[in-house]
Amino acid sequence: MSKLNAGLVQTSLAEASIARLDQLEVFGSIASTNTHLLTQPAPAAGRFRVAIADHQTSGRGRHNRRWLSPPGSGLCLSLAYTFAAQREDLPALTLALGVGILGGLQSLDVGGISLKWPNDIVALDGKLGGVLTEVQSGIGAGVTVVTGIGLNIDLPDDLDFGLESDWALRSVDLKSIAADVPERELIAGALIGSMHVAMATFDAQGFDAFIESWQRHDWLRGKEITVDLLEQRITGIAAGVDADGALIIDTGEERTRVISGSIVVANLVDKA
Ligand code: BT5
Repeated sequence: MSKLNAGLVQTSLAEASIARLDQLEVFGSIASTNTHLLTQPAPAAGRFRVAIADHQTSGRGRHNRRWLSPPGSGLCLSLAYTFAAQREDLPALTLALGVGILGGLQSLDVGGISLKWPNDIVALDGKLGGVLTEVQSGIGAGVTVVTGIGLNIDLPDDLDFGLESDWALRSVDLKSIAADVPERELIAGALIGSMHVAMATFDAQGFDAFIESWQRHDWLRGKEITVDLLEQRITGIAAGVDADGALIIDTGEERTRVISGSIVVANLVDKA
């Protein structure tokens, strides 16, 4: 199933998506859908464009890690959206898009999904997908952001993440959690709709509109965690997220905030 049917993706789109969509590109293979959109013309404010691929040859995660997507194993989807004005709250955008992606999957009757701070889509205590948000351009009044989701649908058993894995548990695919896996084109249509609406909602209302839903699906909440920062290691109980998307850790002595590290500025060293 390594080919995606562009016509079927198009017909699965909601009217509201079509009205604001500048361009939809569907690839069999590409280096990276995020990288591709970062080189394309930015959409006008409030509009968006999408690139989808069956698989990527240089799929990227955060901090120059790899996203693996062998042919036919999943969906790689990126959406570029332009905000009319520069904004300070972009670190929370990845969290908001996580809520949107979860909603898109729920609309297809895929349940049992939660969110792991800052960018993992989780099912059966494993990584079902990952989100990568990058700033395309921040010159002038507006700012264009590219957010990509890699979603596992039917992974081969022998996928080797090598030593770089930060995910102590495992990878999970949709096939393992849903009795009937929808056509990938329908999944793409649902995700385009829900991610676009999440972008537009974030544009109008910021993370406020998402925080309650994020807290309800917070996979880390109540778990003991350790976070390695540059000069410090913090261990404590994950206690949800703050109004700006920062992770709160209850160390027993204090509540410490860890700033969302999900924004990678293209061609610059990650500031997280
Ligand atoms: C992510 O990074 O999880 C973000 C992944 C974003 C992928 C999408 S696909 C469309 C768009 N185009 C791109 O080039 N990227 C985006 P991070 O949290 O840094 O996690 C990366 C880590 O996840 C790797 O180091 C591996 O350990 C693990 N990993 C890689 N491929 C995986 C997979 N298919 N399933 C589960 N885990 C995976």
